[in-house]
Amino acid sequence: MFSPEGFATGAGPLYLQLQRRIADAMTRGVLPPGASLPAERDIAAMTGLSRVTVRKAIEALVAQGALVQRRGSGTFVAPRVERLEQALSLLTSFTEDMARRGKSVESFWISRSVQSPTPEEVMALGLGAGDRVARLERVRRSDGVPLAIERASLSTQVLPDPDQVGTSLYAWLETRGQRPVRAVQRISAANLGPRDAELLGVTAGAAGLRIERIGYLANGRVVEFTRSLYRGDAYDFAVELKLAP
Ligand code: 16G
Repeated sequence: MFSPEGFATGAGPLYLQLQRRIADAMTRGVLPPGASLPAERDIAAMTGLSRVTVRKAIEALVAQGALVQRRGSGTFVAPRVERLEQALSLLTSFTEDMARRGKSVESFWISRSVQSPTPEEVMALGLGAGDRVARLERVRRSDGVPLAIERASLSTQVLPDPDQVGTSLYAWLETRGQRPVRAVQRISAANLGPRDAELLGVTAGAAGLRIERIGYLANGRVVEFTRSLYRGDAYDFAVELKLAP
């Protein structure tokens, strides 16, 4: 992967060619998770490329989460994440799920705002004319590993000020007697686009799971419409099936 051959005749900028070679080596298992990369100056010497070009390729892979840099010890292929098994039959929150596993929860806010609803939000939340929505967009992390991006929409009648929510949306709803008691969830496959992949620390195009949850109160009103993207390399969803009557 670090031989000088092919760069002069290859397609695209040199840093992109090198970036692709390194990414291919990871896909083929030549560079497995946790493997260390030679030093920048050694890659430059082996390939005949400038150190600036090598640095650019490495920085791009670090930004995608494919490589990690540890100060003083070098550059490594990102470690494989520990897979989590998630039961599908229980209506729990991210915070509760992680607490049950003895893991920490960190939420990185991408944005929180009050907006005019999209037609999809009007339908899902059963909004009336002139109603507004509170939107919460966050990256959910546990023990420092980004696991999911969640984009929640709630009527401002439920959540007038999105800044009031702390780490847990469900804990906040609970204090208002508005925590969902039932939810319908849809799961579908998705390839993560460049921006979402970067937020989740994986390579662009990596496999993800798109999960849409509509949460209901006991009186049948919809309280939450959340679209999430979960890392495909981090989750197994499990459900118990019973014999059809
Ligand atoms: C879960 C839910 C999400 C809910 C969140 C509340 C899925 C796919 N999504 O992540 O709909 O908004 O929990 O978590 O399970 P929080 O109380 O920790 O904010």
